[in-house]
Amino acid sequence: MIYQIYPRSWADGNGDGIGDLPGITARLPYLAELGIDAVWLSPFYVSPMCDAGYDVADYRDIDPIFGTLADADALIGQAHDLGLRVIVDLVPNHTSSEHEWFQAALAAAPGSPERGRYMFAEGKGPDGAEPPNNWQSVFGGSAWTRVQESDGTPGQWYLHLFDPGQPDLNWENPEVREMFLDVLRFWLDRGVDGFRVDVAHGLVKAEGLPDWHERTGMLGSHEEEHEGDADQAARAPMWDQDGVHEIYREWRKVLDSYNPEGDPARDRILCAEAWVEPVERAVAYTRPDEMHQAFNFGFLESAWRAEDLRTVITDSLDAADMVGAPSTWVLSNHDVVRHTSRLGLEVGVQRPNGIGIGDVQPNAVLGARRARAATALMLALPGSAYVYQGEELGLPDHTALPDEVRQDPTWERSDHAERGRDGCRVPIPWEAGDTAYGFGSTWDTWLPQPEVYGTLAVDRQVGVAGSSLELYRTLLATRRDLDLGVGELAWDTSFGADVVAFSITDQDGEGIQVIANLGDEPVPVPEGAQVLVSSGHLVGGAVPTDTTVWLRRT
Ligand code: TEU
Ligand code: CA
Repeated sequence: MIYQIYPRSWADGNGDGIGDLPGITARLPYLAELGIDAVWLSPFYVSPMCDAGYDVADYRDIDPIFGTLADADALIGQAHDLGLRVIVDLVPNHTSSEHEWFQAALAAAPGSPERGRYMFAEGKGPDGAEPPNNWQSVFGGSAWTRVQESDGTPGQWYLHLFDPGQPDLNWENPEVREMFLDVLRFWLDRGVDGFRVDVAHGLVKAEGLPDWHERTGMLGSHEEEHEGDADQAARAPMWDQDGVHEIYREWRKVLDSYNPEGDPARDRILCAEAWVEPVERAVAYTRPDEMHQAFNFGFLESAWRAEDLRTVITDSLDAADMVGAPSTWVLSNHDVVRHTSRLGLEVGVQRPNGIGIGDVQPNAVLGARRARAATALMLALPGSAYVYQGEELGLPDHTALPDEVRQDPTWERSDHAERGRDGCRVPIPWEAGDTAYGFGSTWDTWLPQPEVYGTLAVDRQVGVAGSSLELYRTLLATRRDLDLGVGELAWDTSFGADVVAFSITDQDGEGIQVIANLGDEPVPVPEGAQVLVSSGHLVGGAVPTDTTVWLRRT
């Protein structure tokens, strides 16, 4: 069970309206009580924050907004004292344009070793005035920006799959590889237990940087038919190139060297953020000598339909089995509309990249209900589960943020076509009656909180039967007690097509039965079954629509 903290928005220790490391450290006991194993922190490194810290200017220091290295040490120490592991975010695909390497590259000439650390290229057309190829940035617009040479003339172009403030590194360059091995050791020496690897499928680009005529979404492939070798033909030249795996094999050796005895309690882990399809290619990142886990975004992307959920669960477990890795499950993170809001939208429509004023608003009641059912389904599944800060409170996205306060570069770069990800990044409510609902000592938070966050604050939910927080606590405690994470799943089709039903069994044959009812008719709880947890009220001894129960057979 890994809990994602987005440092800007978890707890503000010094009252400047932005979350920070001392704020996190002070609140860690909350997580120990929640019943998770590890914390993953989104980036806290020195950064000009043009992508909320995913633009790193110094991988070995903390941004003053968040604190100091001493604060990081204190956080790691306190987490360990509480029995929590700490996973930090590593951003190897690109640096910030403020990184000293990129500044040196700008000052140096074309063809210099300084430029050789990034993806510089000559432009096309007369005077090189057109970008080297047609790639689009994930955030919108061209993936190339032209620089001015030191004599003031328009010069080469550099690649940035994301914001222009995030130049892509050249992973063919041994210096780049060396630098990241050092960064791994730097944080391992400080005691971190692992790394979440940002855009893990983007580091290596196809030879010759060929044009690509599909959208540069995060998924490396897409659903249209292609001629010839479908797998090869459909793979975008900027994502999921075979060469990335060699990099992670090197990294794995470094991590393993910190645990020479192979003591499971001291394992340091790597988790890939790789938006890769099909799932077979995603699990390739978790072969025995590579990473330990990879996010499984298929589950997050699944429509709220029984059939779709069964398929994605089966495929995920099968694929993970192929490489002997645990499957992973995630419903929310800092890049997507929170599932409480997402599941309140029409079933089967494409997930919007942010929701704002004037957009179709989610059905809040339906979304909350389905989100609880989805979580209860997820937390029964074998493998490793990720929870995003605030989802345990049932927080929705801020779906009415004024556009002027948006910070995600997506909003501007997409010419206001996509609102972007700010709505899921709003500061967390702790105490309903305090300033910023307990987030910090000012209401002037970096993103404003919606009023509904007051009613969902931690202190409004602790000890309240049926609250979202208590539901999560019960699910997590039961998951731990019954070792569901290492259980065996067997489908039960006896409840019909609209019900996701299965048993999870441990080695001794003990376990639970799970019923997630996505159909219109209530499903009677089988005779002799004891209800361990339910995501909502049972009605006349039956599981109503959009409700998940965990049962024990007596
Ligand atoms: O995410 C990869 C990524 O770009 C997608 O999640 C994308 O943001 C989403 O599909 C929006 O359309 C990682 C980080 O999680 C994200 O926050 C960073 O912006 C990105 O890399 C660049 O470092
Ligand atoms: Ca602060």
